[in-house]
Amino acid sequence: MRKAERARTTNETDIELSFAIDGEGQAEIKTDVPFMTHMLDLFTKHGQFDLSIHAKGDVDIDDHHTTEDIGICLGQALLEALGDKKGIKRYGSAFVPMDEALAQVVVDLSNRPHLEMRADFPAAKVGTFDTELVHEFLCKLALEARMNLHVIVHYGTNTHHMIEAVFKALGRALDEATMIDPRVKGIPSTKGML
Ligand SMILES: [Mn+2]
Repeated sequence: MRKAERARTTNETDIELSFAIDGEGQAEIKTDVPFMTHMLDLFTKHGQFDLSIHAKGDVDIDDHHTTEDIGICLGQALLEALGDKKGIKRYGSAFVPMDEALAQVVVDLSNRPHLEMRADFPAAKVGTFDTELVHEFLCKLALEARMNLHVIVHYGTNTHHMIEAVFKALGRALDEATMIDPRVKGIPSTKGML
């Protein structure tokens, strides 16, 4: 079973997370950041993962620490669940439209952490959520999972739609990259390691 758990407590947040790569799209997500709960639900469903998160944090300040620390825990769990990466596709990509918005996500589970993001969200807030935190979340996710993550929002006018398209595309691209390809013998790298 390719799965992993994380429990992380700091003065700012308290997070318990369980992640399975080969899941059924089952999400049990309870966080103090409702917009992230919504996005992680979509991510889980579209990635065919199983994800359970209980996250409490100092949202009386703002959503920053909680959003960031969920990204850290999910990235660490993804990396651990991947194990030795034998037989995986390694690369994955997805385009996802959401009404007028179009997002593209491309990932390489490369052990070379990097986030490249091209997204201009017209609104600084969706509900009470600061939209700049999407970058914070994706950055920590990419660093901790040690993956190369490229996120492009080609266009859109509604910020909720644009971010939603990103999280659906992220789920689908990661689903593909983590998939076991029976033709791949061993580690999919000419270096012999990832
Ligand atoms: Mn929505």
